[in-house]
Amino acid sequence: MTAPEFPDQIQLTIHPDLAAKARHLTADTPETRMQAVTAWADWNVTQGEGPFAAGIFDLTDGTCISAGVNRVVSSTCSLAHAEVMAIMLAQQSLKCFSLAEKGRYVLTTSAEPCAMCFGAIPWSGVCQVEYGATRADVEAIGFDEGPKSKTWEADLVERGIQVLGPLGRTKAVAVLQAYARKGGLLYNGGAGT
Ligand code: AZG
Ligand code: ZN
Repeated sequence: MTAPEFPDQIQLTIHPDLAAKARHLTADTPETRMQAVTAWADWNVTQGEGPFAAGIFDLTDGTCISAGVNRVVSSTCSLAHAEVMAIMLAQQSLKCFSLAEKGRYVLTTSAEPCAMCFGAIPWSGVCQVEYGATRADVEAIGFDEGPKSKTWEADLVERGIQVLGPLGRTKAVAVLQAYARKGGLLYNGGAGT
């Protein structure tokens, strides 16, 4: 067997069609933001990707700063969750390590953050998180969302990050179920799981 090429870069992208859809979007309520991200999640399923999407929005006027979708399958990258994609894209766009340096931003995500994305949130600099489907909804279709404290919402609030959810849960769950019906890949980590 030939050895794999030794890597020296990471490339993560979102589809230009999704970027075009989100580029001029303004959504200045939790409900309109949730409608947008669940529509992106639905679209992502049609692309053969995971049933998750997230966005970073400016809380002062609703401007969409970034659109992230789950790219685990196409990137062969277990870290390419929707929330992480949205945070990385927003920070690169605004050229900052913490979004708090630039203003008040919200992370709106079609599903409750998993253990990894929960961990990324305090470093993102967002001051609010809004989520659609719950952890139980995500795990009901077979995903493993990892070890996360039952007090995760209070833990974020304690750090000055407000949490709203579940919001628009019916639509967010319908996207998860569409993925399950399609037989979408369950890319859970862990040896033997
Ligand atoms: C996931 N959960 C969320 N919230 N977002 C993703 O992108 C995921 N991928 N696997 N579980
Ligand atoms: Zn995640």
